[in-house]
Amino acid sequence: MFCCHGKTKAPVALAALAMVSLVLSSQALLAISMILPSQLSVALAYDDGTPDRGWSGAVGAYAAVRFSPPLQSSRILVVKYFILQDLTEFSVLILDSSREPVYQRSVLPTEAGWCTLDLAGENIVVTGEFYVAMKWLTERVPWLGGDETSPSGRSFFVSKTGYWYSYQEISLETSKVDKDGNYMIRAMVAPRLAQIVLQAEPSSANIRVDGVSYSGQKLPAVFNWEIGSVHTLQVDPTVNGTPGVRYVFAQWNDGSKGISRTLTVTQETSLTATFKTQYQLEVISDLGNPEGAGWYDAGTEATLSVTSPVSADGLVEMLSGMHVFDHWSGDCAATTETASVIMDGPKTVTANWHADNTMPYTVLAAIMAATVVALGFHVVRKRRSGDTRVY
Ligand SMILES: [Ca+2]
Repeated sequence: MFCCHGKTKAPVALAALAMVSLVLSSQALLAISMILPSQLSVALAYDDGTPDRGWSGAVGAYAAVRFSPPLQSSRILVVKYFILQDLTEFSVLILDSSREPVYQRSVLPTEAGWCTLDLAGENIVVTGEFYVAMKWLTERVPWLGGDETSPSGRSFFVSKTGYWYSYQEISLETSKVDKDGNYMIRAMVAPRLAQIVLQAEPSSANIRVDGVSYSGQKLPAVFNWEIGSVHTLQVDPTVNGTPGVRYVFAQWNDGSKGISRTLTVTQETSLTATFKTQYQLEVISDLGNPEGAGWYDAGTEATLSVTSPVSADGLVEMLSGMHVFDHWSGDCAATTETASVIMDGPKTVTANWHADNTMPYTVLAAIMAATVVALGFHVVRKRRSGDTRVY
């Protein structure tokens, strides 16, 4: 339990709670969530730097400050305690946002004032908010500064039985003064970063990362993102390459098939958007209902065809001749109406036709024969009609 500064014995339970008289300071240091970009570290302080009261407690009790770093996940670099007096051993206690202890270590301050402890090597990682506490190992000492100039509602006294009182509650309990304040504990944290490498295969594709496009020379794109941060990744469903070549989004290498997706950073990650290559097949023919033109996955077999012979409608067209498929040229040399090509690149095939004159000759012969017959019939009729002429 807390006790009044200077007392030698702590009365039982809450009756033991008390305060020390004010300690005035001419220098007020206010540093609230000051971001130091060069080190990517964040200093967290809620007190004004000048103690207005001193606090101490029973063995096992502790005074805690709740820190709210502007980070998803933090590594604690430094903690600082303002020690008023009585340089005795105490425990640095760090608790997570659920108030579960995550770190404890005893330290011995060497002088009064700010006692700075470098914890960078300890790899203390917290998610979201956390608490830093002074836990008393020795009855009622050392004395921790309390700032009441800039109360923030972040300071708690925790009894040795584990009950959490606000600074205000404990102040009322101990001194009958309803006053909020800050235990003078500060921290410095660093964001936990993870390297994210984004790549596209082929790199001519485009990845939009949080709305900014990366392609070609800008890929792979490397980011040092804060763990826990969320980012949006988008790709184009289809990317045009050189003529006759295009790339169709297939999937990310982690299995995601989303053209638009979010990425929550948890660890070092390499993500590649893979596109499949497609080649265009052109089938050129004015006749015979050519089929098979279009886009094909690289390496697949494309089937192309025309219908032959082409029968024309009408006498004039018939007389001009039938068209019969002859062979393919270009990227296919087949002589069959239905053929296939392996799509290992853009392909153009042309259907070649030859004229079949059998039909016009037949038609012509038929017409001529019919004409002859008709003329003959006419002559016969004429003669017959002559026979019946009446004179
Ligand atoms: Ca103050």
